[in-house]
Amino acid sequence: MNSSRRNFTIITLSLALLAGCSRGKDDQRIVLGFSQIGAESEWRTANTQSIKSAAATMGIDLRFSDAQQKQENQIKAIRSFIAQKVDVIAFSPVVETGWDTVLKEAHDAKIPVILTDRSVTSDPSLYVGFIGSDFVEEGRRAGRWAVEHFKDVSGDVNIVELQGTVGAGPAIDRKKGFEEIIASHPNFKIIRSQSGEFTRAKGKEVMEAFLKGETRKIHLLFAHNDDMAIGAIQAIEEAGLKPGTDIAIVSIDAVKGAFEAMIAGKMNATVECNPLLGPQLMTSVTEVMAGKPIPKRIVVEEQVFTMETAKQHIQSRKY
Ligand code: GYE
Repeated sequence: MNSSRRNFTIITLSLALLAGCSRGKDDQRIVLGFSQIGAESEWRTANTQSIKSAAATMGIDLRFSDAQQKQENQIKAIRSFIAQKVDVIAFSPVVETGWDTVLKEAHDAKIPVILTDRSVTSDPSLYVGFIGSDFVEEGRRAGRWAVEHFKDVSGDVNIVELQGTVGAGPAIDRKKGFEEIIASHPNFKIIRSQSGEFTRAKGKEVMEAFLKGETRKIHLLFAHNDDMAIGAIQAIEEAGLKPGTDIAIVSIDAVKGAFEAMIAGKMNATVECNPLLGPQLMTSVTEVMAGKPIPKRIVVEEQVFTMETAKQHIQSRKY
C-alpha cells in the first residue's frame, strides 16, 4: 500500500470508528453503556438477553461489553463509556470491592451509574441505584428448605457447599443467609466448602474432589447456583450415587436446567433468582434521564420451587 492510500485508509477507518462511537445529530436516543460480567451460567445468558431485548423495545442505544469474568475488563469498559460520554452507565459488578476509583471517575464526569444484579461496597452516593435480588434471603430460603427436609434426622446432617465466584456479592450473601438458618441446628454441619466459580465445569470438578476426599457420608449439597449443581449431579452419578436421593441437592437460580433435573428426580429444590432485569433497568434509565429520582434499592420478588411441584411450573418458566 502506498503512503497516500494508507493515509486514506486510516482516515476512513477513524471516521468509521467515530461514527460508531458518537450519535448522529438526529439520534435522540438515550445511550446506555452496560458492562456485563460474562457468560458463566444459564442465569447470565437469560440476564444478557433480557437487557438487550428491553433496550431494543424501549428504543435505548445500548453499548454492551462482556468482561469475561474479569474486574479489570469491567473497569476498562466503564472508562471507555466515560470517554464516549454515554448518558448512563450500568453494570453488574463481578466482585463487591475495588470500584471506588472508577465510580468516582464516572461521578466526576456527571454520568449516572446504575448497578444491576450484584452490588458493591463503595459509598452509595457514587451510584444512583441498585436493582437486584436479596441474596442473603435466597441463602436463608435454601437453609429453611434444608432444615425442613431433614427435620426428622437427629444425627449429623453433613453438608458440602459449592460457593460462587470468590468475592462476588451473591457468593458472600448466600453463604451468610444459609449459615444463619442452620446455626440454630447444631447437627447441620458444613463439612466442605469451596468455590465452583458459578460454572458447570468447575462445579463438577469440585464435587468430584469432595466425593474423593470425604470419608463421611454426604447428606446434602448446597450449591450457590443451578449450573454448579448440574455439574455436581454428573460427578455424583459418575461416583455411582443417586443425586436427589443418596445426596439431597438444593441450589439457587431456578433456571430451566434445574427444573429438568428436578423432574428427573436428580435435584430436590431450587430458590428463584430472577435474571429478567432488563425492563426494570431501562425504566430506571429513562427516569434518571428525565431527572426523576429512582429508588436506591429495587428488590426483585422471588420464590422456591421443589421436585414435587417442578412439573406444574416448567412450562410457564421464561428462563
Ligand atoms: O446466581 C449465577 C450467576 O449474580 C445472581 O451469577 C447472579 C449470579 C447467579 O452466574 O448463576
